[in-house]
Amino acid sequence: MKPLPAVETSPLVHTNGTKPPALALSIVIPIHNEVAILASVVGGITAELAALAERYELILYENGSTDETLELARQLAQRQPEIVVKTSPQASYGAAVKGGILAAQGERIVLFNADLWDIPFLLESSRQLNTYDIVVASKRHPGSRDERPWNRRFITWGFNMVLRLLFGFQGTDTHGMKAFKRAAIWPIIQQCVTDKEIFDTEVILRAQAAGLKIIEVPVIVEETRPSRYSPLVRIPRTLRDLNTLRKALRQL
Ligand SMILES: Nc1nc2c(ncn2[C@@H]2O[C@H](COP(=O)(O)OP(=O)(O)OP(=O)(O)O)[C@@H](O)[C@H]2O)c(=O)[nH]1
Ligand SMILES: [Mg+2]
Repeated sequence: MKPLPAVETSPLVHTNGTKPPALALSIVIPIHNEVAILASVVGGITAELAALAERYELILYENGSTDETLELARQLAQRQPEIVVKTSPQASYGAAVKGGILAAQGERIVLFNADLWDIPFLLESSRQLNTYDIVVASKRHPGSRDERPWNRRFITWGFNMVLRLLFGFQGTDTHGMKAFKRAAIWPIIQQCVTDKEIFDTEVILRAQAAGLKIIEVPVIVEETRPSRYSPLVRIPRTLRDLNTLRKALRQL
């Protein structure tokens, strides 16, 4: 009997040139000088996710810390295989979020802060990502409860008014917890260039301009530690960041 001809196979190529997602879920947390709370945050998240049926990874992206955050993150990763530690030399929130998202293997990517994470949001966003590309936990959603001090709430309100008036923002909040469909967000993330907390805003404004489907969901925000910056530092910094954002988005 003649042998069957060899069947030629070609590798599965994704339209954006990347490998298909290897996991259902990636959680990304940028971390900087978080030695005081990192172990309990990681312990809390992994304990709650132990009940979840799907495989996940928890990416801790550190840069520029002057305390033992990186060493602690590496110790935690040795104990738990789900934890992935990434690092780069310069302190930059934007670089950490960008690097974390681009390193993520999950089909769904959830972005938390060390001092702001919430498993009900993770579960709700998983459902919403069947329909939407991005889920934002908005502090200004009518169903939200923002229990931070009044000056933080006022800055959030003012910041979002500026975004609406000057940048055509159609939502109510760009900071805080978010979830993304990896295939939809990767091309956007690659275009983002800002390096401070304004990075989150750049992502949302670029996603809005690209026509991605975004939904906002309510959230309860309680301050788990006193703010690291006073309004006297935060307000001028936010104004500088808005100017950086204006330049970055000029071509939109
Ligand atoms: N990798 C990295 N992470 C950062 C950097 N700055 C802040 N982060 C992390 O980003 C998240 C939010 O930072 P916060 O310092 O809480 O910023 P914030 O919420 O605007 O300010 P607070 O009112 O002080 O809480 C935390 O997980 C931080 O560890 C940075 O330069 N690099
Ligand atoms: Mg914070």
